[in-house]
Amino acid sequence: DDGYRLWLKYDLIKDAAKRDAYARSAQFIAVTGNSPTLKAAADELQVGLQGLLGKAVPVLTNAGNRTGGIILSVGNGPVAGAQLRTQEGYQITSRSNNIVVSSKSDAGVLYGAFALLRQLQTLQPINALSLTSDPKVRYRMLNHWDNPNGTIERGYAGETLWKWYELPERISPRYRDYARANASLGINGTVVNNVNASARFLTAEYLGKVAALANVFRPYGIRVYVSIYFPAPKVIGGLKTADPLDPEVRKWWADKTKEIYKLIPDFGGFLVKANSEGEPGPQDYNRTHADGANMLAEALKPYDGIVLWRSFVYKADPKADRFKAALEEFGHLDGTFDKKVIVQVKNGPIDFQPREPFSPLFGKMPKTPLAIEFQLTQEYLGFATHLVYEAPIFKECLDSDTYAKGQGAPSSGATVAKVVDGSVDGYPITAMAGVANTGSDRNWTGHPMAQANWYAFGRLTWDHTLSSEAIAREWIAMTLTKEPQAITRIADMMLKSREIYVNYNTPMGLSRPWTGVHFAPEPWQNKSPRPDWTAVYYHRADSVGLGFDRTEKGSNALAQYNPEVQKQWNNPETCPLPYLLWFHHVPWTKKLSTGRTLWDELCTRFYTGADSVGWMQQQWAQVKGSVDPETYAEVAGRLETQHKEAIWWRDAWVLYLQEYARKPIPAPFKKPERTLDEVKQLVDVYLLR
Ligand code: BDP
Repeated sequence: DDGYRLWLKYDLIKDAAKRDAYARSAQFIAVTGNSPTLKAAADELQVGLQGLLGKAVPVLTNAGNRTGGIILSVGNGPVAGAQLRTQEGYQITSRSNNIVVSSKSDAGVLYGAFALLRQLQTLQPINALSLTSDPKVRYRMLNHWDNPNGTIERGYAGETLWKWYELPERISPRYRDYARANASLGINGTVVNNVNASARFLTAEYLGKVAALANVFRPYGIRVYVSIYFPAPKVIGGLKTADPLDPEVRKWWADKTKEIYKLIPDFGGFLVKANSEGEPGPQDYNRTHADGANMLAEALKPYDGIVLWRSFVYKADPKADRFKAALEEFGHLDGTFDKKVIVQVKNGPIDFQPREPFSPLFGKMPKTPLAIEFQLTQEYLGFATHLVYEAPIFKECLDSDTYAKGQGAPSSGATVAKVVDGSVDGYPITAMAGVANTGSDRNWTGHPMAQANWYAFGRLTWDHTLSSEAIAREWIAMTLTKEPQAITRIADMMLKSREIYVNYNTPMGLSRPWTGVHFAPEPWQNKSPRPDWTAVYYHRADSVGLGFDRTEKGSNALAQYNPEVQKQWNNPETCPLPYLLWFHHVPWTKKLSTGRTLWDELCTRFYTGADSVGWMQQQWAQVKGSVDPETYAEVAGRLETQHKEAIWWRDAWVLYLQEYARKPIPAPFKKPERTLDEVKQLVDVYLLR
């Protein structure tokens, strides 16, 4: 198995009795209507059932009096007890000896078809179905950081999926499979190009290519979006300025948008990175982010499109705490954005670190719809060699209480998820975005287990209340094995993998121990064009202790949170250990709640983290007979690399920090076999310095 089929494998169900039982309920597929989306739903069911049941299932245009089949139906009336809330929601009900998949829209029927297949793929009963499911968020999107030259910024699974030089004439069959995979999760939007955008994507030439992709995605309910280069009116439009308040600039965007909608009538809109990390933006003309976003919203006014404006900004101010930058720049703009604008916020205040507290914007911008942006590609999670199941990262953030609605016991209920899905502030438009981890590798994601991160993100965009464990078990059953013991073992390993990674990489609230490549550990790194691009800026190790003081005595970033949140993190005695060094500079000798000193606790985590990768290897070895041999070997090989690198990262950190802490490695751990200089040399080899 080369992994190409992802979780849509549809291999024959081994249990013949189960197969027969399913087959009795799936003797035909009836679909009235012939829209491309309904056809896609019927095709998927037909292919899926053929594979799972080992027999051909006919597609009929009308069930007539027949029973024992699957009926796909689009309509307004409720078919089950509960009413659907959204256009895209679906119901699956057993009625008069048929299974009826219904929705108010064709796309909803497609989602229902995938959900029904999932029932079979995970061996659930299908004889008394009564499922009602609505997406909790309206725009469920992947963001591709793909460049016109084929490379992917922070991509570790090959080149871009989009063959820009072949489009629009040649349509790779892979585009459709990409759309199927996304639709199976409920993802309904894709931004095709990098946020560090090339203006080229707005030329007629490239829009034609994007339109060709849109044509393939459309039947699967997926709309395309483009990241824009803010000065495009100058670069490709020949104007003298890109000032968002300049009438000519506004006209240029309006005309460009019109041109786009002619080619792509269901175009989704624009994603914008502006005045961030060197990208130009409205501030170049003394205008605000809102001025820029609202100009684009005006251009989109005649159409059903939106602006996703990113809040990932931080100025090169040596005295500033980068943690605070986004709220400082966006907080006062709350209420000034056009109603077509969503501000897209990274989950944490810094930058997709293995663990971050939630971004303080959530809970502080009641008048601005906020999208949450997660990163699926493992830029800070060991690229495509380390096994890190990300659902716990997403869930930890989504389930955090922002206390936007004041006090509550034990929680206010205003979680990040409920801010994002609009239930806290009644946002009219809601969105979740994931920076894609896909590429041209045959198995899409490089690491076979990284497919689970795409899967988990997609499932959570539809329903953020699903648990990490439920999603893992579902994915394993569809992708790796149906053997219950093996499922439990693999799920256990996946669920622990993030904490294991954090332990050997950045325990207890450390962050960003690297330079531009974001892979090799370099906590000693202190040279860069900007202080906040060094490692020492983040960990602040000195002879007294370790960590970034963000209390009143320090940068006071904590003041950006609501008082109840501050209370949890303000006091170093009670701040949960996973967040400790995010907010406090803690003495090496300080006794922690674990009974160990800071130094001993750090060592314990670095060592057990690295050792635990050995445990993952053992877990994986135990499922050898239960998974496909090719996949087994792929994962086993990568785990071996991960183990080696985890020890390397542990050594880098403890040897470096030891220079400040001046304490021995506590028993029972053995001191690293290499010196700090040797580790540094190894990093130079990796980074080709
Ligand atoms: C950082 C990446 C950089 C991205 C940036 C962003 O290192 O490549 O351009 O995020 O999100 O994490 O804009």
